Amino acid sequence: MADAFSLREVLAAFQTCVTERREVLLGPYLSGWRGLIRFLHSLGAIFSFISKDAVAKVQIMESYCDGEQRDKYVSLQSMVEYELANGLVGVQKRSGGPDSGCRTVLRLHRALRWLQLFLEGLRTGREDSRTSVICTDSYNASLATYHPWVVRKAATVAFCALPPRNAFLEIMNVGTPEEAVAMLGEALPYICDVYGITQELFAQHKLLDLP
Ligand code: 1Q0
Repeated sequence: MADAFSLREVLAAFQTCVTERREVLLGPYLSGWRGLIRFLHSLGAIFSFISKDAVAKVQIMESYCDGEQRDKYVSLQSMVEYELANGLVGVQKRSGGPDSGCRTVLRLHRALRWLQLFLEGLRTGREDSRTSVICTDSYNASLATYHPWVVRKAATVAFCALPPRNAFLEIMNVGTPEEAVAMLGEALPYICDVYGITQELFAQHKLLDLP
């Protein structure tokens, strides 16, 4: 299938995100997210409230990346510098103005932590472990902190619809479950790297609690 999801593409995107100067490029970062969202779509309508939000956030970022100031949105570093220098980042509560790139990326960044934990859980889980449990544990240890009760509830219900671990590994389209596990072992350091650099950048500029 021409546009079947493959973990390989997502991996490649996150792999090309980080430059020699340890900058995170927005182009591949967003294409990694588009790949993940495509995968989420293939899991069924029960996940659509999640993918809708993720799509909206990726679209906000795409409009910055294609907009008049596109040269400021090449990397996370240039974005942070530009938005802070121009007072575009609202640090009080949301003002009703356009969402900044910084607050939007922060939401994706927090979700990347979930992804990291989830993929690590899948990789190291036993063959008969339940994807829904791995997913719920990863969520509770990361993203859940930032979500109100209703969202947490809806997310937890949706996770129950996830296929068993081996079936899940198969729909990643990388080959057998063993091959998928090997691929995850290769992919995770890149995702961790992107996460770590972003976390440090946002911490440095006190952007980790943006409303
Ligand atoms: C495999 C199951 C997927 C489970 C996804 C876990 C995340 C649950 C998140 C639930 C969020 C729901 C809706 C809205 C939330 C927003 O309020 C919140 C904050 O934004 P704001 O503007 O209100 O301040 N938004 C977020 O926290 C962003 C959430 C983005 C979630 C993106 C998830 C993309 C998932 C992709 C599937 C990956 C499957 C992994 C296997 C592939 C192997 C590479």
